[in-house]
Amino acid sequence: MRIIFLGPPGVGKGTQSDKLVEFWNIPHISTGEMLREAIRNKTEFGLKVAAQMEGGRLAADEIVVKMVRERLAQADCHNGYLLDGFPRTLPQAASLDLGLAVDDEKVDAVLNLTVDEEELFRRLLARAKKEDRGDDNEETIRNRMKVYDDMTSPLIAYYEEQGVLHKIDGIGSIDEVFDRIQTVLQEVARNKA
Ligand code: B4P
Repeated sequence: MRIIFLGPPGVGKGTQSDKLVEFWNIPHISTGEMLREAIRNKTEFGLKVAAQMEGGRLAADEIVVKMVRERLAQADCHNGYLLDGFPRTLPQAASLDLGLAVDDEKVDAVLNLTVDEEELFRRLLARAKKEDRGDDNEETIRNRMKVYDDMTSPLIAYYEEQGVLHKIDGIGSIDEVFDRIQTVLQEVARNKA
């Protein structure tokens, strides 16, 4: 299964991804996590993306696309993967489709997780207290929401047109949300078989 997780910052993509990859036995590819690791390691690459992501902005498309392309070429991705937070722009989505088309492949499901803005703020501010994430303060969160609306939300129509988009209500307990996602993915898997 090739699955994409779409949704605004803090909607719970990372949380649900951890459970999904265990069930479906596929690698979890979180571009946010990969970028944060590079920043933590203070590599040349990390310093470059840290500057780009300042204030809640996105890392540059060409950098993220190259990083994901290299990761997807690894052997553990041959039978599928869960892309968490990628693509985040139309050019990123187009480049992913191009890469897949070379091998006559397609994305199986795009999960569009949704919760209202008030709940997103509540979750991200709560996460800020638990984890040391520099992008979880109120001003940066506001910017990240705007970046999502401007740059990422057009992907909803893009994948709707491809017939692979599934809207999932992200309100409820982590297990309730997981069950909703699983209902959708089991159906996708049945149709694929
Ligand atoms: P990401 O790492 O993708 O993170 P996120 O969108 O902020 O969070 P996520 O939706 O995964 O929420 P989580 O499960 O943690 O991106 C970070 C940054 O990296 C971006 O802003 C961007 O700068 C850069 N970046 C990443 N990908 C990029 C790309 N493709 N191109 C360019 N730049 C890119 O959940 C949030 C909180 O809610 C947690 O504390 C969790 O415990 C809680 N929670 C989860 N589910 C809940 C539930 N059901 N009920 C209550 N709380 C819940």
